[in-house]
Amino acid sequence: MQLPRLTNSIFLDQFLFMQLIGVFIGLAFPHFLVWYGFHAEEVLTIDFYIVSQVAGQIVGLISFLLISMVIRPHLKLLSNKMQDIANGLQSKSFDDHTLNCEEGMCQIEVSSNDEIGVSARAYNQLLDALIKSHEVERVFGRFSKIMSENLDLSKLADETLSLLIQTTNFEAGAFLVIRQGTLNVIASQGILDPESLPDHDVIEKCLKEIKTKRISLPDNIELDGVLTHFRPSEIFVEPIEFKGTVLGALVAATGAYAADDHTEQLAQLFSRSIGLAINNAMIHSKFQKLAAVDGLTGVYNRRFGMERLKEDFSRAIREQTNMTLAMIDIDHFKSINDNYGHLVGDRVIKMIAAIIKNTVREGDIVVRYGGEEFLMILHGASCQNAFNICERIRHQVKDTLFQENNQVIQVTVSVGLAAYPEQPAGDEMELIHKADQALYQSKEGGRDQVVKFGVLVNEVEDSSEVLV
Ligand code: GH3
Ligand code: MG
Repeated sequence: MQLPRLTNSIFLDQFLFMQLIGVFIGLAFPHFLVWYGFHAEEVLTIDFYIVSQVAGQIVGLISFLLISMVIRPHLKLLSNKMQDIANGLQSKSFDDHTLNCEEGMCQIEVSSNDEIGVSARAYNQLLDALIKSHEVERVFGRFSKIMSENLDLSKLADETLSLLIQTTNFEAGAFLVIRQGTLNVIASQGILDPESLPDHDVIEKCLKEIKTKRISLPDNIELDGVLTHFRPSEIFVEPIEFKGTVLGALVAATGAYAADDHTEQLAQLFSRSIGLAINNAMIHSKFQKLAAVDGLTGVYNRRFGMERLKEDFSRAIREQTNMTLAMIDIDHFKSINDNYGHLVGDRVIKMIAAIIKNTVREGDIVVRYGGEEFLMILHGASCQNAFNICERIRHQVKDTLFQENNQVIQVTVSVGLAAYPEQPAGDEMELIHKADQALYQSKEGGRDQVVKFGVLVNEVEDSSEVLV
């Protein structure tokens, strides 16, 4: 049964109803006494009515006060806590609340089994769910930032992995990506032998079936292989897809504790969302490569090469390290074009580029500087080191016979060298200019030779060194 509402305060309604009951008791009490055996002339008097009325009002008031003291504090606590959370959400300062709430400070003690107890329990559960979803939202916000800020694939994977390990109970993980048909590890943390991951059956199966694989490793089972630096309790393998194409997989292992809901949820969220970012990073690196590389020879183009040279030369000055530039030009190339045609000329350029690329060390830069002219940037190489490398190239070019329609074409190259800091140079253009001058001398001196800037012609017996 529900009584009608009198005001907009439930407690005031309660008070008014109590007072009504008081009035009713005050009126009924003298009659009750008559029925009980008292003389009517003693109790049905104005004075006795007044006394009964006052007593009824006092009983009503005391009942109201008791209800207020027993029930109201609990409701007040509940409403205050709820108001706090609502204010926090509204003023976007829920983070401050969650900090306190994580330590249980926002929870309400459940002290009864009635509706108030049920409300308190429900409030605690709602708060828990709110904190968890807020935490996921917060981590996902950081993850989205990483995805939108990183076009570099390994940086993207590294930062995502760190975030996953920081915010879940995963303690190790790796990202694997399929590039040119091969599965490669692009980031790993805490994995013992990441390079062996692509050969793992479970990962292969996960990529084939495009399905999450979850392996539980209870303490009592013996492990025949060691994946992580610690004993994992669970291993997740999540496929990474973009528009129905499998791009790779996320492997993650929990430590002593199995994955909780939060960990599971984030692993799924990350692997589902990172597909787009990985795809973008892969396209970006492809375009970057295309923009930096010469289409015919596969070595760097002049625009990229000059930018690289500027950076590398500044570093060489800063760190006072050796850097030698070699300018390589094909001899009498015009006549190859004239005699055999441009297509054959192109093939010759391509083959010489391949010889140069195969001779230099990893980290050295080969640039197609002009049509049939190459620039090599040799890091850490003294002029003599560079001279030896260029001599090898020169000999190899001379010894490689290009075949065209039963005709054998012999090609030679001339090389000019300028080494820093042996040759002082204020900027990279000055060093290029010196290498160019040495090349010019090499041509003047009869071609098919390597010339160091600043060395007399025929100064050294066997090699054709020239003073510029
Ligand atoms: P030198 O020994 O003095 O270097 O003589 P050269 O004939 O090599 O020099 P020159 O600068 O007179 O000629 C270079 C020629 O290279 C002219 C140009 O048509 C040709 N060439 C430039 N780029 C390309 C290219 O991409 N493909 C082909 N086939 N020929 C090119
Ligand atoms: Mg030439």
